Amino acid sequence: MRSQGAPGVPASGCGPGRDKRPKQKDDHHPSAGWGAARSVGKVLFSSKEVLSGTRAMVTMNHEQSGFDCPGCAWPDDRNGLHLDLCENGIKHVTWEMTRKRVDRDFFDRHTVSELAGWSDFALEDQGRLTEPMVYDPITDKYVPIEWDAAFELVGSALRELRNPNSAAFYTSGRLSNEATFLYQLWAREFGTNNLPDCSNMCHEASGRALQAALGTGKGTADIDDWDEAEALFVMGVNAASNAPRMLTALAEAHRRGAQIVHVNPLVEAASRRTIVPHEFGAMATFHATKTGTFDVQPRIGGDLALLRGIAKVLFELHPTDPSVIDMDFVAANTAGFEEYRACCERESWADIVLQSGVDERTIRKVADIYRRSNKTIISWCLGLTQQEHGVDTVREIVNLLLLRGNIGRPGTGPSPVRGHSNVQGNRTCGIDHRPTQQFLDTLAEVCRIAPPRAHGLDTVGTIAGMHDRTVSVFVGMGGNFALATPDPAYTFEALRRCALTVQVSTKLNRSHLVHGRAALILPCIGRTERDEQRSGLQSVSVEDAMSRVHLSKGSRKPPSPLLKSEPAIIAGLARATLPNSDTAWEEYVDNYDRIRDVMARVLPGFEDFNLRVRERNGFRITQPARELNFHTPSERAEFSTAAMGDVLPPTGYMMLGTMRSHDQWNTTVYSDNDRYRGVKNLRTLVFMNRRDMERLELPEFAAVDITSFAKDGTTRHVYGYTAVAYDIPEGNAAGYMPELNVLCPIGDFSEQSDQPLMKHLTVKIMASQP
Ligand SMILES: Nc1nc2c(c(=O)[nH]1)N[C@H]1C(S)=C(S)[C@@H](COP(=O)(O)OP(=O)(O)OC[C@H]3O[C@@H](n4cnc5c(=O)[nH]c(N)nc54)[C@H](O)[C@@H]3O)O[C@H]1N2
Ligand SMILES: Nc1nc2c(c(=O)[nH]1)N[C@H]1C(S)=C(S)[C@@H](COP(=O)(O)OP(=O)(O)OC[C@H]3O[C@@H](n4cnc5c(=O)[nH]c(N)nc54)[C@H](O)[C@@H]3O)O[C@H]1N2
Ligand SMILES: [Mo]
Repeated sequence: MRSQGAPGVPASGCGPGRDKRPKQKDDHHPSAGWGAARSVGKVLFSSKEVLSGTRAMVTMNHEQSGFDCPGCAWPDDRNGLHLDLCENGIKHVTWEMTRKRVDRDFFDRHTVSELAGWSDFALEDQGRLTEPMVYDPITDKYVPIEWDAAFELVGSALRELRNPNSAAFYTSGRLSNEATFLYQLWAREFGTNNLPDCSNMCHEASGRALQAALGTGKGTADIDDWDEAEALFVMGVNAASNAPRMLTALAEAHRRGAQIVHVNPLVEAASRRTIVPHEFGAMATFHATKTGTFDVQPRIGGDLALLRGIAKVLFELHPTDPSVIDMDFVAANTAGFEEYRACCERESWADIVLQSGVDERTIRKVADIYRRSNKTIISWCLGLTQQEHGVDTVREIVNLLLLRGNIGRPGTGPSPVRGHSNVQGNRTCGIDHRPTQQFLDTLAEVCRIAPPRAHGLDTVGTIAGMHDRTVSVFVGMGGNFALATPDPAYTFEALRRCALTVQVSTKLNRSHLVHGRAALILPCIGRTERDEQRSGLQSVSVEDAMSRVHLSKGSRKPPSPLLKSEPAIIAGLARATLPNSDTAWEEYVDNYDRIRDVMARVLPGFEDFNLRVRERNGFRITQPARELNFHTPSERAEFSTAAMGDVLPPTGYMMLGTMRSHDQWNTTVYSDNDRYRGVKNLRTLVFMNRRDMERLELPEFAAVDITSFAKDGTTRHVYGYTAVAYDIPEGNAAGYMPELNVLCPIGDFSEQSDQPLMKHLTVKIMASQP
């Protein structure tokens, strides 16, 4: 059954779902500052962590001595001012530090079938996992298991597989660089490139586009460039909630007179103003700084057409004003300029306006801002990537930047806003289902293994593989695969068809309850906690969204003596899988410096890793594209000429995007509120334009049912949602993940990136039928 809830019944969300009346008010409070401080206070209080929470806030993101905030991948403050805290980072850290525990008594009291009826909030709210557990089908309960027995269970299941490609190894973007390296080594020494990861659902499109255009999978702008840019474009990101420390950069940019253009179908809080959290004077006087100068509201999926329109204006102006295009840069560094010019000139304004959903005058205004700026950064997140044309759209960003030489100069560059705190580091350190032959060659030589050469499965491919039983062992290194992926009806069935599912986790979640015939929960220590190994206290490293690598060291006592670190768990699993392996698994875990020594030899840019990572603030991985050295087939930055494509919903349908609320971290939901959007006590909502609501005769807070229409003609439903009027273009709607994943069809992924179309669902919304 592809539906959630039942007709006539209000839907229940993943949050606490306390019986309070939903409210929406126009929220005029600036983001961050005191609102955030109050909200943090509540979180600290409710997790009874006021004292240690406050202490943690002060050690977070300290260079050298602190731990890296697991909240997001925005770079740390580097100016010696260690109070660049954000509300959501603190919530995230406190979530890990809870005093509540899920122990063997807990599992003894509840069957898995019973727990499956609990809300996702209730599951995680039980606290930290304390020891390894194995599923017992006779009692339908998880029961304790010794670590060695758990390792052997996984090892023997893997050894029994006739084909190593019948196993898949998922990574959630928290995993440290060191653990990541060991993890991919285990998978590849075992014999598969089946390394799906969460970035298959977030920035796969960005990586592919940047690689094709510039020969680097990452953004080239650094945080110092953010401090110098004259214009900043912020596209498809809810920064105030999901990358809150960006607000500080935006406020500073506004003060120095930079233009800040927000491109988003929804006008989000970050486009307004903020109280900069570490400016105590400003906090005391409630003084807010602006964080935006111009808002553009394209239709969902309309960004490619908008960007093309801006380029078209530049080409129109160029004959009379040669300064709008940097021909010297273009001639020296790029390929495909004439084709791109022809492509932009061919495009009609009518199509551009129709496909972008933005009128010509506004596009000309944005083009004017762009052409007046001598240094421009364009940043983006999921609003652009979780789309059919995600790769083309990111390439269009690069096209536009190239026209004015906005790459490789201070204050310029593409700047994707990455998600999980180390999702970028995961890819750098080898989590890639399509590794390059060059990487595999080096890995083979340095680690003396024979890695498989064929491409492996990504997230969607892994789900399909489990469903058709070609994949039968699933290992989840962090994350919440069952809930984060599209189409739970299909994905749950896929996971249940596995012979074995293994979840390395910190807290109880849905993925423990949707499991294979055999199932393990392997609990690990978190970022904030002491990682003691034979040679002493260990640090791990992470890479932020701007390619800076630095150390992270936890200081808290782990919540249970029976927990292991992620590197130790991986090494234990690897040794059990590969008893005759020549890899020094045990020695690696004794001292993580040894892992870093090998990484230094395998990974380009990691030379002298152990030395450089201990420097103040770590180091930035060298990036040839930043030096205008493009590792593309033409050895130049390459323009692209993608067709704009049709992003409009068919007549009579609407386009719906799924997104996060302010009070959630992916599948972890802290409360049912979404402060900056003014919503309280409600997650099962759909934001709609008021005129659409009138057309459908829906009063404010009307109960609605939503049906999504997949490419293959199948439908999926949610019932009993609540329509909430919002400033969003007509014909567009938005609501929260992971609840709305029910509507995401497993077969609907981008042909360009294989990313599920989580922000581009064709739907019908109608009044609930009783
Ligand atoms: N507090 C907190 N921080 C987080 C996370 C979290 O859950 N909570 N998650 C982390 C992760 S893994 C990631 S990947 C990032 C995600 O960060 P975001 O990308 O901000 O995540 P979403 O909430 O999905 O919001 C997407 C934004 O895109 C807009 N959008 C939707 N469709 C379109 C479109 O067609 N065009 C444009 N221009 N915009 C569009 C939406 O209105 C919304 O503002 O945040 C990371 N940081
Ligand atoms: N519809 C829709 N779906 C989406 C998205 C969307 O925008 N719309 N966004 C997608 C995106 S961008 C992403 S990144 C994915 C997120 O996908 P995931 O990364 O798989 O999910 P999370 O919710 O971040 O994972 C939370 C779990 O991680 C575990 N955990 C926390 N800290 C640690 C740790 O230190 N170590 C280990 N081993 N485990 C830990 C806890 O057990 C917790 O329950 O969701 C995707 N799903
Ligand atoms: Mo993400």
